[in-house]
Amino acid sequence: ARRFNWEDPLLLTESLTEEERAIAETARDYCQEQLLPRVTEAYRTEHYDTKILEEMGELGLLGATIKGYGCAGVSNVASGLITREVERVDSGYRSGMSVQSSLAMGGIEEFGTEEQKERFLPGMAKGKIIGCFGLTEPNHGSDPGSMETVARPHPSKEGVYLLSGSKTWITNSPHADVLLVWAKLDGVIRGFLIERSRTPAGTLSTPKISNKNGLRASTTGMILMDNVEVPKENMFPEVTGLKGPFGCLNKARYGIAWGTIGALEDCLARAREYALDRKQFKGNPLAKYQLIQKKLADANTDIGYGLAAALQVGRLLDKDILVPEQISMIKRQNCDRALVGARALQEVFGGNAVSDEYGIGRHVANLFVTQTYEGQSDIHSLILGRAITGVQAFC
Ligand code: TGC
Ligand code: FAD
Repeated sequence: ARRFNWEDPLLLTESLTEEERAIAETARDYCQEQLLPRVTEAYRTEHYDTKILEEMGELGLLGATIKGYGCAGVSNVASGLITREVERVDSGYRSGMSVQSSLAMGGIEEFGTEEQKERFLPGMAKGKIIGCFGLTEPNHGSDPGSMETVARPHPSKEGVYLLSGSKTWITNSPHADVLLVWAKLDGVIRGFLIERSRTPAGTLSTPKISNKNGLRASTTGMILMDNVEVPKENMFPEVTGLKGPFGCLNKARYGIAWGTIGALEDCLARAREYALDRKQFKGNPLAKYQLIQKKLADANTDIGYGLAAALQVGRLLDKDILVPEQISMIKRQNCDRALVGARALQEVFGGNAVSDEYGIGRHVANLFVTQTYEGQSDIHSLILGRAITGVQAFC
């Protein structure tokens, strides 16, 4: 007889191809065997081991949807499944991967010249060249169109631009070899690939932001530019305006929608096990109590719905019939529900939730960040509200 499977409540697996299942299994084995044992210490010490990107590169997990250039060329659904497995361990590990894959490699693939693609993508696919994505500035986060970073032609060197300004809260920036930075040239936003090894001393610095209270297993930093020289061949040739950075963000936001549900799945598995083991009042396990069961049922329902919606959007992406508001819908909903669910499940652990050995507090702190970056949830509400009403509410 068929029975309900809380680990796959709406039978997502049934809707996947053989190849997608195999990719998810490879990613899951790697994440559980190689990432999970490292994460508690990495989170305590705020250390991101950049070898992780090389390991992921070996398995073909970086820039996985890109065809050619040493990338795997898998479906968007398969890439979502990879993201889910990485974030089941930790959102910070997913962040390091997303920035490399969706934002930096994805940007080069979508907007770069053939020469830029050949120069950067194969090394990035192997995790040997690390990328980052600089859009947010100290004074402009939700409103990147007001950015102050500028590019101007070098006064004496033909074909060279000078970039000045500062970016903040940039994942991977302290480690990055190639920094995709958005800056205004004659008032118009353009994308530039800064190569650290080619910048004159004293013009570029990327200090790490320490003492974060979330996403501690990933590295976040600034990008400080004081007349950084960038040759013209490192500028994206055609894309202008916000559709450049937002074009990159579409895929990354889609990945977060899968990933945050992976984190919630880990919270549920941990809370269920704890509730079955822990006894209170006449030797009964916590799992026997109705209020505890409701918390588990709520989270399990959000997991089922969240995965079904992410799968649907992934299929639309694979058919190339998607509009960005559909990504805003799942990014907002899955981030919000994962955060609410993780916070409720944290209560199941009582005082033990405060110990990092139980893993739940780490997910709760991380999920606040996932709800904030790549468009805070309220910003996605406004994107959806604009699409529903035709009226702009941002300003
Ligand atoms: P708006 O008028 O809406 O649009 C300006 C131009 O951009 C186009 N566009 C898009 N194109 C492609 N995909 C999308 N999703 C697009 N959204 C907009 C639009 O068609 C227009 O094109 P054109 O040709 O007419 O110029 O611009 P706005 O300034 O009113 O935007 C408002 C708003 C709120 C939508 C936008 O600014 C926004 O989304 N803000 C959120 C900022 C954000 O998401 N930042 C992310 C920084 S990166 C990051 O957080 C990485 S964390 C990674 C990790 O560690 O995992
Ligand atoms: P603000 O824009 O100041 O917003 C503050 C609050 O006001 C939010 O709740 C917001 O929803 C609300 N708000 C703003 N405007 C409106 C409005 N019109 N109506 C209603 N409410 C509004 N950025 C990058 O470019 N690259 C990265 O790699 C990157 N990585 C990050 C990693 C971490 C760990 C963190 C924390 C952030 C990262 N970010 C990155 C930045 C992130 O995208 C921004 O923090 C985010 O876009 C929000 O911008 P802000 O922090 O300036 O908040």
